[in-house]
Amino acid sequence: MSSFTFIHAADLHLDSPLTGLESYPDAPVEQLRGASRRALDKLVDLAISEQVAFVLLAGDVFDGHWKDFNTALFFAQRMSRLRESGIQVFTVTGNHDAASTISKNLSTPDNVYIFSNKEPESIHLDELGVRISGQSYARRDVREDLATDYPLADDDCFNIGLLHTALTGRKGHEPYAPTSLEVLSSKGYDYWALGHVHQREVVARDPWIVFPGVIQGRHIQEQGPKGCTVVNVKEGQVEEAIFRDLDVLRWHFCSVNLEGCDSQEFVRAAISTGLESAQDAGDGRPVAVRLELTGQTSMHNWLHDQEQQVKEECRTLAAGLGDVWLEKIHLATSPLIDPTEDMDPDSPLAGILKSIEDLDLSQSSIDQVPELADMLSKLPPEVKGGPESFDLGDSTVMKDMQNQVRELLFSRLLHRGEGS
Ligand SMILES: [Mn+2]
Repeated sequence: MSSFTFIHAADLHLDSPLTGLESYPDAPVEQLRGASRRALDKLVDLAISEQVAFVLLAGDVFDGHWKDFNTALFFAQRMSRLRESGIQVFTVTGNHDAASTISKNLSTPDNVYIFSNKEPESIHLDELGVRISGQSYARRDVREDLATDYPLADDDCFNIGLLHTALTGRKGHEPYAPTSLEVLSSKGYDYWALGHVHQREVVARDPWIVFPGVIQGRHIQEQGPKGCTVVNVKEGQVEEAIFRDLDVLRWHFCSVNLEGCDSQEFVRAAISTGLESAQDAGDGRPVAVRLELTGQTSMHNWLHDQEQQVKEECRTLAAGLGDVWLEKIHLATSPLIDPTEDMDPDSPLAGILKSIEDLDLSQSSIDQVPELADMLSKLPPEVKGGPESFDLGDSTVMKDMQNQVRELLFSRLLHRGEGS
């Protein structure tokens, strides 16, 4: 049995835009526009420097039908670089680059093999003793379990299965080509190279079942380091599957607790510390930060009443650090003293607040507003999942919205911060 190294990547979504920083006056436009391409460049560089035997791309190389041939041309050129180094590429298409979605023909160098979308195929790499089995998507919404028809392992080989799938379902991802660990395990393969789920996940180690995640985060819901998996095989066994980052711009969620901060200076200092740690998380890259301010603080009213000024100051603090951009600032603090404590329960304001508190935000009451369900059903899965979920069945999301309404009303009705 031979020893070799390969790279497993997926969901390149080449040339798909990065979203969330467009409205920024000094947004790093060039960095945003070219990020997915530069991440692919890093993947190619890594494959060459590590002298890998082959590269696996488990679907959604493209984000959809490309506007012109530039995207395809870029991909073909980078694959040629791998060809010059004798590196083969095996790929299946996913829902975003299914045959029905990409109408133009993709011509690639002869080191790139795209698996059939009609049935599972197997390719033998005789010199390595490797067999790779895969099937592409013929259309976007593949609802059947493609893995079922994959062939059983060839006992004389190191067996790899290449598949774009949501497995048993993952939040924020359409349940395409659903399958189970039982089905995958039953094939007797050594490594399942999956794609579709944008968050990296080592699902199992016996056999290895891996989602490498996207190679470049495209919005705050794809935060943290992004990249590929480098798999070392020693004498026919997976020795290790190592994450290697490839992203050129990083998204970071930064929560700052303002508890105990009782002056503007302390608030600024706490935010500065948070932003510095966000910058560190970028590890030398530009960082797009979602800043959340939490905690019970005497500065709660000031923060809410002076929201615009506070946000401008946060942006200024971020700009002062260099390549740090605030994607969004979320005020989620609470006051030290409950303003309703001394309130006359018969006053109009108390009445309004009570009706906000009494709002029935359960799933069943939401279901009674059919327009809402209709609107929500049209949202893309990327919006429905992740940290800024629009999942109205999620009680924490609803509670947060309720608090925002309450704070907004307080601020407006009590004219807090007036005259400043
Ligand atoms: Mn996909």
